Amino acid sequence: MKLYIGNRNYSSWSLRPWIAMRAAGVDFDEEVIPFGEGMGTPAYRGTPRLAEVSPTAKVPVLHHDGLVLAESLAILEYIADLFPRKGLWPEDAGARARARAMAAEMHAGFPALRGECGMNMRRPVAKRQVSAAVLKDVARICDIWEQALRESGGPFLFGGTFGNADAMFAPVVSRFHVYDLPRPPAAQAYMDAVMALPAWREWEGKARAEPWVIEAYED
Ligand SMILES: N[C@@H](CCC(=O)N[C@@H](CS)C(=O)NCC(=O)O)C(=O)O
Repeated sequence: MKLYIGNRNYSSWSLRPWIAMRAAGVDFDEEVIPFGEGMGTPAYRGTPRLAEVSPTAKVPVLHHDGLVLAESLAILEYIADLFPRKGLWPEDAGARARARAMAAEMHAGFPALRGECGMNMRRPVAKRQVSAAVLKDVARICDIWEQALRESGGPFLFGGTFGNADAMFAPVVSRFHVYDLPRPPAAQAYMDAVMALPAWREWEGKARAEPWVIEAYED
């Protein structure tokens, strides 16, 4: 099983399946495909290697037993199907439905936060002035985190196991942290739990060591 990912520092979509698989102890190979020159500008034309391995010419993409699977959420579903004992989705049907709803809301939503505060893991922590639309996204995320944590008892969204819902929000944890976005203590405690994971530390350490800088995503 091989997961192709982009630059660890910037590729929020790559982080999602990678951290779910690593935290769950799934054995897999990986290849980092660095994004090309000019990413984030109208002149960007992609990277040939991406088109070779991915039908969407985007990462993440998983290759397994002849299956070539793009789309982060589909990869998370597939891994949960392959490894049902890893607890990537909650056991309870109601909690599982809510976890999937949260994952879907993250996959399709929060455009202001994603647009204004791109993932940049090694950015020194510093408060960014953000628009009202970003603050609305942040408040909504804090609400759904708080509700899930209250009901599950934490430390992760659906209890003691870092699962697919957590993986979908992992890049948001990084954004809240580096851009110092306003959040209540419960959200901070959740972020601390995520950022303490060995899988998080591994990803972050490798992101810091990457030589590639994408100017459009730096500030
Ligand atoms: N909906 C896709 C989004 C994937 C995506 O946009 N990946 C970006 C990096 S985070 C990418 O590969 N961009 C490369 C390019 O546009 O050349 C998913 O969930 O996996």
